Amino acid sequence: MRALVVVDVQNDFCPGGSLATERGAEVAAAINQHILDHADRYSAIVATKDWHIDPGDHFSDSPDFKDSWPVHCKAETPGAAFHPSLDAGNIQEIFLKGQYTAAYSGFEGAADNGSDLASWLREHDIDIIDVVGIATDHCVKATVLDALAEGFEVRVLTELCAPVSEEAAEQAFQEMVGTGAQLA
Ligand code: VGL
Ligand code: ZN
Repeated sequence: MRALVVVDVQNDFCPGGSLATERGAEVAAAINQHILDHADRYSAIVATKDWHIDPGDHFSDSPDFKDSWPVHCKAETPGAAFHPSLDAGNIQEIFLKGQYTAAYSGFEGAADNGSDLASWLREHDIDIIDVVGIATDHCVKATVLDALAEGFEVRVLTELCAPVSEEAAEQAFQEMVGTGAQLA
């Protein structure tokens, strides 16, 4: 059975946010439309959130935009909320990650009841996932690579992903495919 995994579609990663991607808002709206159009494809729809409390050197006053970043997605703040175009009512479970350390992969996240993403998906008999979200070259990539390592079949819906850097996103897609993901 197939699940949709929506990665980090949060205000701070969208225009107006502290770590904005150019296409974040349009991708948020497109993902929401995809859910409305194709809910029947999925036996589960879940999301991850970057959810920082004190993530150490993941935050920096002089970020390199590779390993360190401006302050973003602080827990409980508007910047950490889903972009308003994404209707959270259609999302069955949310996996929070990055509280006290950098965590790019959704598979480092946990739901309210403590379940991690891989266990949750297996408990729901999911063997295939479609991955969408932000940022292609960071959290989407890390989530896809971990999903493959966990033994899931993975398809990345490229039009529903937004990058920090378009160039890095091309490399990221190549790496995902080289590791066994399908692009659609
Ligand atoms: C992300 C940079 C820092 C992401 C998270 O969601 O891709 N990028 N923290
Ligand atoms: Zn972060």
